[in-house]
Amino acid sequence: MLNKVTLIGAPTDIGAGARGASMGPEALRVANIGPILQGHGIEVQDRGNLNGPPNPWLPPDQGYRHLAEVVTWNQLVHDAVYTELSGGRMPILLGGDHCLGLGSISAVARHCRDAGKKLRVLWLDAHADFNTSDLTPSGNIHGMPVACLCGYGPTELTSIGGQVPAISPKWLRQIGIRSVDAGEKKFVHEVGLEVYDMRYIDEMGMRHTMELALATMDANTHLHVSFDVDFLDPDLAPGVGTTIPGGPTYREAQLCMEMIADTGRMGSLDVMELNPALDVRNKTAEIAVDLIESLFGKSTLMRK
Ligand code: HAR
Ligand code: MN
Ligand code: MN
Ligand code: MN
Repeated sequence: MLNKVTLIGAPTDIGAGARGASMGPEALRVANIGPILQGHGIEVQDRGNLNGPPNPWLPPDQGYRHLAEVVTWNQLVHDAVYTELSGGRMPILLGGDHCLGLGSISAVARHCRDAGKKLRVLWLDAHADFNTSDLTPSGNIHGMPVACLCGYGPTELTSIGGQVPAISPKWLRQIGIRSVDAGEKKFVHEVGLEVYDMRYIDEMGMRHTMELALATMDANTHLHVSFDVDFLDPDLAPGVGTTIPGGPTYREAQLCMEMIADTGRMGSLDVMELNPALDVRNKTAEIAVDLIESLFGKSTLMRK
């Protein structure tokens, strides 16, 4: 795993249905994300925040809210993430709402094409984020990034990384899913996404889930982790715009992160949807940082 990390703040809620994720990057900094990672021997550079268009807070237009602004933000994210990967560093995107996973992962896919690497994407989320303008109940583009990455969406979004589709659905594993809209669900099945929903985790356990989700990686694999903080149970992590009950517990989430760390293959990370306006004394940010530490190999005494 790369030991040079760059933090990239993307302070926007342009794709969300509630305001406040724009304050996510600063809340993660206040929770000491930089110094804590440094404490694990990682060289951390914080390149500050991207500066994109403000949120006009308008209703959806032809199935999309704020499409033009979402495109601009994603282009900024793409360029920043691609620059860090090209320089041999691991980008950590501090969101911001999850529509920006599109720019981030489009850049990672481009980097993998340059470097001849195999890509795997872990999508940790309560939601499948696989809506299109026809399927969406809300028009909020944070419900659409996975579909856009797979080539289903407006060209301005699907083509941000220079190739459509940016990724094959076969490269993706979704974990923790428990809220999928009716039309979205049909589409997830049609495309054949590999989904480990909460029912699966309940029945099989997080260990078996992660063994399967992390299988088929090799020494040439770049692993991207897109961590939507609403993946976590809302008791643990109330500071998100779209809480869904019945998520992973603290220990389940820790095990998930620890098993990702054990692969040694994580090359990029998104931390998305944290909404400080809905949080309680920054506790969701602190839990997110605690889990990120585990992604970088913090472990208990049992394993070195
Ligand atoms: N599925 C719903 C919609 O598309 C809610 C999506 C909420 N998405 C996020 N990101 N919070 O996962 O409107
Ligand atoms: Mn690389
Ligand atoms: Mn999401
Ligand atoms: Mn979500």
